Amino acid sequence: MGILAHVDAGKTTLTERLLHLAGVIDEPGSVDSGTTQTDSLALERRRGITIKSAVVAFTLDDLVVNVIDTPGHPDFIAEVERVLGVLDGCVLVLSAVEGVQPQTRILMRALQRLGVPTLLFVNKIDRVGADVDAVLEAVRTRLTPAILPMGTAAGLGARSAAFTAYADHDRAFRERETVALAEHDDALLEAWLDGEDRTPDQLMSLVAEQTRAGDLHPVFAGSAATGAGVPELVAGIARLLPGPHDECVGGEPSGRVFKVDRGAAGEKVAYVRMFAGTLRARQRVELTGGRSGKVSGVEVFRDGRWTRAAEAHAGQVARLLGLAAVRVGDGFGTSARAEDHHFPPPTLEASVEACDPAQRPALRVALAQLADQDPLIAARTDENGRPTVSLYGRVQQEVIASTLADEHGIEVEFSEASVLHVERLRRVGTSIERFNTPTNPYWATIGLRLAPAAPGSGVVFDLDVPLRDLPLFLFTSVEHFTAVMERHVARALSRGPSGWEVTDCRVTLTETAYASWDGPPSQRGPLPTALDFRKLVPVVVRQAVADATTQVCEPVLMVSLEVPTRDAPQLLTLLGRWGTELTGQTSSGDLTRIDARLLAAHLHDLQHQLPDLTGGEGVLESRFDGYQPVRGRGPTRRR
Ligand SMILES: Nc1nc2c(ncn2[C@@H]2O[C@H](COP(=O)(O)OP(=O)(O)OP(=O)(O)O)[C@@H](O)[C@H]2O)c(=O)[nH]1
Ligand SMILES: [Mg+2]
Repeated sequence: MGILAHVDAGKTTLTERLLHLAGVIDEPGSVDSGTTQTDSLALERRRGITIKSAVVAFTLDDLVVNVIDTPGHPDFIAEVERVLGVLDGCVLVLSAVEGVQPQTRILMRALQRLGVPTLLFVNKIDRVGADVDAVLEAVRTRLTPAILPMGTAAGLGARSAAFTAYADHDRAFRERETVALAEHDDALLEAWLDGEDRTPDQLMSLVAEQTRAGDLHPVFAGSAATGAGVPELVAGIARLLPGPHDECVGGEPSGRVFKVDRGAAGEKVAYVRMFAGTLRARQRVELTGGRSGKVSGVEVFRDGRWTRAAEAHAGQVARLLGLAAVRVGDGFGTSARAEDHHFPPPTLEASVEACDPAQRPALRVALAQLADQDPLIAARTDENGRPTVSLYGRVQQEVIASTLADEHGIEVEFSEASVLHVERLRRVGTSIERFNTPTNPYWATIGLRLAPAAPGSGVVFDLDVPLRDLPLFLFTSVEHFTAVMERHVARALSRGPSGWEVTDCRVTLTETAYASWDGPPSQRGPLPTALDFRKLVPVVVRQAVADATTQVCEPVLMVSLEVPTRDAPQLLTLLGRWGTELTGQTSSGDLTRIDARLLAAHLHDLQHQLPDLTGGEGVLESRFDGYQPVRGRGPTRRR
């Protein structure tokens, strides 16, 4: 189960309450004094925000609930992304004071798209200004109308604020249940109109059914700080979210790694959600992208801590030790394919310098480690040997700097961040290098066709060659060969002619061959090695990209601004100066809403100027909307 919310809504505090209620901890810790279970990093405790997702577990009758506490700050959205794919259910937390916030909407959209069963929890009813009815109204209009309040909150704004769940037999509640359910259940609606009554139990199982299908969202309210409403939420989790799975414990183990950590000795620790089969220590796993490793130990969360276990089986969350090559997002078994992205990629890039030049090599090693835990950081080295990282924003940059200082003893400075562009192919490009020809020093043949693909589709790799041509004596299977080739191709595409990543293309292997005993004679011996393929792929990719030629594209955001109507003209002037495309403008009362497609390059400036232009009242919400071609040649990547 995931706990998701806008920053500061109370996810970590709620997680503590859940653990306390289940008897896992004697006293709930506090974010403000840095004593919670899930904000365990020194930096999280110092800043009072969650940076990494963290897993704890408690038992509800005979059900083990693994809880993943996630960060709410938008700079760490990648952490949430990894978690989404492993959830059976979710609690989306809102603040009873702040209500629906920008990140709440972004998260809810992703949860709905994926059909994750989601309960809502309106937190902080003890805070001054709490208004549960207003929040419910905002949820209906701005998140989803498919909600069912499960009780009422009283005494709002005081420590004694309380939540009372409606009794199942409450006549008015049953009517509201029926109305909410009828939205997706015509039979129920007809029966109700015919005056046929369902029993409270029947209605509640229909609510559970629709919740599990992601069609209905029961809403609870309370206070993670005082514990009000939390027992009712727990009862809702047990009753309404999916229960134990009939997942097949036999069969090939399959799972997904949603977090990578470092143990005390610097060794990698992979957090995995098992979907099928059983994984034991000393078992080998083939990971995404052709990497593999041997599990040296398995741990599960039991009685408040990670404990050695003999195995991890379908349905469980476990920590796997010994996988040196593992990267967050990896899968194995039937989950081996790379995950789809639910949130936008980072749009900024900055180079990093060690303040002490003697630490440059250490910095490169440290960044590579960080990139294994978060591939979106995409640490790379530019031509001058200076490392660069991709970024979501300032807070993430500060966190990387603190992590390098605290955990690796390296003080760093960042260059001014610049906008990350991409390159797209203008047309189909092909290239082929055959072995034993003057231009090809490697003992292999590779032909590739690169074709432009739909925006947002990323890089897709496929084979169009007879299986007998594949060098299967070098690779364990066709899948292994494909995964390794895919990785070489992806690496080669990470820098196009202008230096940016080439994306949205379909890469097809059109020809491959290797010398065999009866092949042509060679000075280097008759058989290729994996190295021949690794070296040759980038050469052929580069030629095919040059044949296709590329177009530099820049990131664009859909922004919604809510500003006092008197300030709207000034804002429109500013947006106009940047050539921003307006997509909508509506006024209601003294508030005006402006929707526009903004070049990501202007976001920082807009965020900076908005408070001044609107007397601090303007609200900005932005969402990645893909890349668009830059007029002219476009910038080349800073080297
Ligand atoms: N009054 C009151 N304060 C709360 C409640 N829940 C959380 N807080 C406070 O709100 C602040 C944020 O709480 P967290 O639990 O860290 O929120 P979070 O959602 O985990 O925050 P991030 O992980 O950084 O996104 C802290 O100061 C908490 O003490 C509540 O129910 N009532
Ligand atoms: Mg938190």
